[in-house]
Amino acid sequence: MLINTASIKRINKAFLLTILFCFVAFLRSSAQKTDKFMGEIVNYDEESVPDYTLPDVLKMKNGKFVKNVADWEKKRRAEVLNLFEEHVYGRMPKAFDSIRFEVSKEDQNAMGGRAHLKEIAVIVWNKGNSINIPVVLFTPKGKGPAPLFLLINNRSKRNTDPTRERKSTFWPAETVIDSGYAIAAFNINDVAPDNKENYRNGVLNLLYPEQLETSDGMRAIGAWAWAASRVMDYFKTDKEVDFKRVAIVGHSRGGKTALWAGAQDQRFAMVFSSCSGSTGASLARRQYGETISLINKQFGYWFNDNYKQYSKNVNSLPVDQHMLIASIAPRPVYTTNATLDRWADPRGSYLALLNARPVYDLYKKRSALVPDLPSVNSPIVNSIIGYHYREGIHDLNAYDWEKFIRFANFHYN
Ligand code: GTR
Repeated sequence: MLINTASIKRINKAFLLTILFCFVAFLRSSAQKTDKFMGEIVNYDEESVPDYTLPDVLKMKNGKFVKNVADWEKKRRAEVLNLFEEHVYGRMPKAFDSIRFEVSKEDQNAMGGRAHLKEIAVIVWNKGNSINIPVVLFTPKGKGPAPLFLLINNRSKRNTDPTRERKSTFWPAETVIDSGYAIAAFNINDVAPDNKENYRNGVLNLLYPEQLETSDGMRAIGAWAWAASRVMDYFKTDKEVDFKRVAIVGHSRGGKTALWAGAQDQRFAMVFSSCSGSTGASLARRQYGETISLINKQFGYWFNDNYKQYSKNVNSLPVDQHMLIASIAPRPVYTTNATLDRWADPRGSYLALLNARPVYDLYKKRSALVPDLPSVNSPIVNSIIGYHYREGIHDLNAYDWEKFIRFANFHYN
């Protein structure tokens, strides 16, 4: 092919026009006030957020109001968790027959001698069946029991490669180790495969088949949160882990799971939920971005059957997501959003934090939250409730982890 100056000019022009077209398309889509998805209108317009009243987190079933920590801890907290079990995530099984931990691989000199690697099989038995939850764990060397970040990994196992041949900002193990923390992960697909055809082929069919028979039984997110607690059972036995300082971390569907696991299992010292959106950190009643209806259509197998009745009836849901965050109190919680992730409703997620404050206030744990969605890249770190709204896409990245580490440093030091 002969390439002359005229053809180069033509190619350049075509290239520039394509770039311009993409840029205009991008600007249009990020400014668009509505979209269509699965036959429904998706709202991206603040003006179209309906008026709503959130259920009062402090109002007990008997109509009385929580006045102090004792009321909250002895009565209302359990009521709130029970409502989430019944209407959203399903019942959390407490019992199993036995649990065993096997170290399948070990390297005392991982990361060039900076870390101790253990690959652990967490094996849980119930009614004659068992399930194996593989865990990758790095602890920093020579530091004594280390505080830990446990990631609920909803992406490929390449992200949590124990050999460290493949590295990823989704689970930046070296950075975490060099900051004096241990880091661990398990994969959700080992617990309940993340798709509607197969999600039962794991914990649910094997250990808790009866859950599948009831409309309030747990489904995939419940199973993943249950697994996080079993991994926590292992940490209690590991002398290199500071068991009182284990943080649970998750992104998106993993972020929803982190909130549910952290709300229920008070052994988690801290909760990090990245871009968790609908049925995670965002208020359902705002109906901005992904709604209960859309999440049920696309990912109904994450939630119990009762949740389906709120698809067209969000205001009758007896909870909203601020109550889930409040159930983590008085422990520190941190959530994130990204500018290019309107689907997850950044403002709705921030408002959930603001509305969780009454419970933190009972404990006299004041937060440094500002009155409305903070500006972009202005993290609120030195606070019992932390948050950032960063530039970029729906992801868990180096920026997020850097803030998570700062937040943990603030609370632990
Ligand atoms: C989206 C889903 C979100 C979020 C996300 C993810 O498609 O609509 O609720 O969970 O997936 O997990 O990446």
